[in-house]
This record gives sequence, C-alpha cells and structure tokens, in this order.
Amino acid sequence: GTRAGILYPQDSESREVKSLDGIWAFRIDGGNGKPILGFQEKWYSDELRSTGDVELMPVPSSYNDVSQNKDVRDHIGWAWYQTQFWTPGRWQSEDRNVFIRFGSANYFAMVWVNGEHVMNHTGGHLPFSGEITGYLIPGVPNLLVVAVNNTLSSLTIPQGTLIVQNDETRFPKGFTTQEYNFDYFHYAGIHRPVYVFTTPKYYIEDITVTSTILNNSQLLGVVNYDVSFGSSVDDNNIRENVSTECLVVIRDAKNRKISYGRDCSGTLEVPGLHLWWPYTHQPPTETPGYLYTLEVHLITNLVSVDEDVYRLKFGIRTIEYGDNYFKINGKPFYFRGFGRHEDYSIRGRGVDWAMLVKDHNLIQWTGANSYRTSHYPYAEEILDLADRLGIVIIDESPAIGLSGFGNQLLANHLQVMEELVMRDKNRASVIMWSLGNEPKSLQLPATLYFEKVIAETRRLDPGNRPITIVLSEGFPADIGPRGLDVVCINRYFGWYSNTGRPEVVRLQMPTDVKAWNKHYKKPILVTEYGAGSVVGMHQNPSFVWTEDYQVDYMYEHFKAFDILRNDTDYFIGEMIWNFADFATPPETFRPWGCMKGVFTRDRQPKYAAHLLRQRYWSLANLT
Ligand code: GCB
Repeated sequence: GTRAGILYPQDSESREVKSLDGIWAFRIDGGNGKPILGFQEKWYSDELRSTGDVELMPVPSSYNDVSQNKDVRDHIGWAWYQTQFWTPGRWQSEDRNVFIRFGSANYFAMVWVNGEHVMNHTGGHLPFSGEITGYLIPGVPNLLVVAVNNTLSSLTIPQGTLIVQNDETRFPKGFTTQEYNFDYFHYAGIHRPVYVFTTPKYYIEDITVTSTILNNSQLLGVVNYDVSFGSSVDDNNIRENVSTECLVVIRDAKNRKISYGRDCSGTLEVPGLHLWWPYTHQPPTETPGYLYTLEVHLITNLVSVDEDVYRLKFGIRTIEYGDNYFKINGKPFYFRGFGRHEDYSIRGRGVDWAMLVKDHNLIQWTGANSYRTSHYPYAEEILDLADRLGIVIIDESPAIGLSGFGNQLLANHLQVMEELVMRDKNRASVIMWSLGNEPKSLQLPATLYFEKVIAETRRLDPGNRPITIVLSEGFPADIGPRGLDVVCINRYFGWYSNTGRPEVVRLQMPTDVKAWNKHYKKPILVTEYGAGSVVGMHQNPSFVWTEDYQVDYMYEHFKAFDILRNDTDYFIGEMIWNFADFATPPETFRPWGCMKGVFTRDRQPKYAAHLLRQRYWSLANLT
C-alpha cells in the first residue's frame, strides 16, 4: 500500500480522478469444499470470462443479494472481480503518478493491474491504495482484477469461526458455515467507490488539522496544520535536493480567503470565526456544520516547478470532557441519537448515494443530533455528510464482541485503530472513538489489552478525542477496561430480560447506570436499548414484537432517562437501537432480520419513529 491514498481522491488543478464504479465481471471461487482455482489458473492475468462463466456485479455493492445464485449469497472464501479502464495519454506525457484506491473491500483483498500484483489489504471497512504508474500500458485498456475473501478467524477484527462438516451421512460434501459473534449479516465484496487518481511526482501525502479557540472569545480560531509530502522518485539524492514550499490558504464557506501562510507546518488565525455546531445545538445566528477549506499548494522545484493542490474541508469546534460533563463548543451536549448499520436491500453494505442522503434527511427529521457508526467505520461519503450537516459521530472500530485478547489480535486491533484515526482525524463530526462494541470484558486479559489500545489511540489522535468502549457485561469492581473517558453501555431491560415487562425499565435502568458510574466515575451514555417490532403488527395491551410494544418500551425508557437526567450530572445521552431494520444471518429468534428499527429497512417510519421524533425535538427545544 501507499500513503498517497490517506486523503480522499479529489480533482484539482494538479490532480485527476477517474471513477471505476460500474458493472464488473464476477465469479466466486471454491466454497463448500470445492477446489480454489483462481490462483493456480491465474485469473488475475486475463479477463475473467476467459476462464469460465462470469456474473455481472455492481461496484460498489455487496455481492450477496445481487446474484440469483444462492451459493453467491452464502459464499465463504474467495470471490473475483474484474474490470478494464483506459488512462488518458496525457498522464504519461505529463509524467503523473497514478494510484488506485478502494474505499473498502470486505474482508481481505488482493489487487492486480495488468497481471501485476499491486497490493493486499486486511480489514473490511477502511480504505487502501497503491501506486500503479509502472503497471499501466499505453494504448490498451488496463486489466484490473480484485480477489476478495470474507473468511474470518479468531485473529481477524471482527472475529469468526469456520466450521467444516465431515460427516457425509449428515451433510453434503464440504459443507461449510461461518459463525461470528455479531448479529448482522456478514456482507462481502467491494463496498465502496474505486478510484484511479493522479498526482504530480511530488505530492501532498497527508494533511493534519487541529484547532483551538483563543481566549474563549469564540471569535478567533487558531488552526494548526501539518502537510506531509510523498514522492515516487526512488533516488534518495534527488529526493533530498528538491526544494519544497507550501502555500496554505484558509477559505470560508463562501470561498473567501480568510488567512494564509507559507510554511508546510504552522498556525493560522481565523478571525470572525464560525464554529462547527452540532445540528440543533447552534446559537440562533449560526448554522450547524460550518466548514472551512484548507487549500494546500505544495510547490517543488527540481528540474522545473511543479505544484500539487489539495483542498481539505474542516470544521472548528471544541470538545471538553471530564468526570461528569461532555461539552461541545463550551455547551453541555446531550446525545440524542441512533445506533445504525450500513445496510440496504439488494446492495447490502454498498455505498448508495440516494440511501445515504435519505438516511440523513430522516435523522434530521427525527431531531436527532448524533449516531454511532455501529459496528465498524462507515464510508467516507457518509461521514462527509455528517461533517456538512453537523451530525455528531461516535466513530467505532470493527472490533465487535472480541474475546481471547492475545497478542496477535492486539496487533491487528492497533493496526485498525491506526488506519481509522489516520482516515478520520480531521473530521469535526467525529467527537469520540469507540474501540469496540461489547467485548467479553470480563475475561481477565481484557483489562491490559484495552489499556494498550486506549494508550495507542490516544497517541495517534492529534485531536485529543475522548475514548470509549461500548460495554455490556457486568462490572465486578476491578475487571474490565479502565482508562475510558466516557462509558457507553448497551442495555435491554424489558427485552432480553423480563421480556414483555417494560414496567421494570424505569427502575432497572437508573439503578444500573448509577452502579456503572459508581465504578467508573465517568460520563455515561446508553448507546443501545431497543425492542423489535414487525411493521404493521399490533396488539393492545401491547405484546412483544408488535409496534405497540416497541412504543411502550420506548416510553418507559424515556421515563428512565428523564430520571437520570434529573438525578445525576453525568448522564449524557441516549441512542436507540436501531435506526432501521437490518439483515441478520439465518436465525430462529429473529424473524428475517433485526427488527429493532424505528424505520423499516426501506426507510419508512414505524409508529416508533413518530414517538422518537416527539422526544428528540422536545429535548432539542430544551437546549
Ligand atoms: C446488541 C448488539 C447489537 C445487536 C443488538 C440486538 O447488544 O450490540 O449489534 O443488534 O444487541 O438486537 O440483539
């Protein structure tokens, strides 16, 4: 891989971006004991149709629900994708670097261009990129092949177990299943956009922006930036002799020049500051989600002058947190939000522009101000929208339900945290890191393990964001992760326990939250509570799985949260599980999917959505 792809591909006067999204050729390989042929037969070196039948496959999309072949939906193992693309002749004549970048592919990916191996990537929800300048062939379409493998193990993040049945009197030959510690369908494939992009020989590799507000006047912003550059020039002598210079300009939302500097690393002032405000949290004269642009020019002079230009959008806001408060821009912030999934019919976890705008329209319609990227990092296209609209994000790693806590798992977890923080470090919307959801935190090695992940994440983040882990186990005093800034808990009183008896909630929730606080002495946020409902199913008095029960259950939670808001100073928010119904693996205790959505899977409101909307807007009007 290369670090050129840390920054999202962007057109500018020095860069060109070409989207490779569209319909690619596709074939699964092996599975259920069938031999894996792709590597032996070199499927990466020719068009896929030259080695057998192909299916049409959209990119980006999960492959599972697109095909009419059940084996594709249930596939475990390698799947091959192939497409072709042209590059303009001027890319050669102008001596551009050419990179390829994937927003994500789940879980393990290998990439070849014109038969040459470009890179591998491990991990399903973060971008990866590689330089392909030397592999392009002028005058012919370039062959791109990607092999994706969705097999999880005890060392992958998240973890999974492959089970192969050998008793041929009871199972078809090679019968294989994959079990995992989470309830969402393990969608696979190339889930996010694929771009080819160019840069000059010396290019802007990464930009880090942090900011503060001077004198608390809220009028003068102080922006610290750091530009790092990369180059594809191999010769060290040449590299060391090149002279580089930066010109950095801050522009406001109307593209007016506010400030500029001549260093590649420095501090700039922003007078007349517009803060990045969360949605519904802004003073009357401000708009939520205000974004500035840091326009970076990297000028290098070797044989001739070359210039690379990149424009990074960023917001200026503060986060303050302590044992009993969480503030954004100096104002106490109460989370009214959702747990969510990247989950849609047909395209699974594939980025879909219409769905992502619709989701944010619905989030705003409910009066919510936040969500958690449960249970993995979401697409950059989604977070761009959150930045722009002022939606507050708890940015979660894909570490769900972890157990074991050995050294190799730790190394993999640290790798994921590094990629995640690198990707999202500049985002105003991201106000907290979640290291994972519901780890088996009572297992003894968990404490030490998480202390290391916490320390490393703190070291990596230039933005000093608070760190949480979403917990769900009990809390015998000295076990479980320590050192968290905020404690998030998932609680299902009246659903998984005392099923059908929501009247326990207003007692059990406050009692439980107070006990957590007594142990951790940190702000507490309930990141999950929720009841399943089958849309259109009713019974009065309410009964489990009806919309009526979901509403009664929510009403009791609102009571409980109001008690906590009254009695304590550390209770900082509520996030309902889930924004929308989503796909699960085949199960007997869930009717087709996880039905805890307040919206259906196709984003129509249940009865619950209207009740939640009343709650969230009335809380919004209190602040
Ligand atoms: C949880 C998990 C979430 C599940 C939910 C449920 O605690 O964090 O991923 O979907 O419970 O519905 O069981």
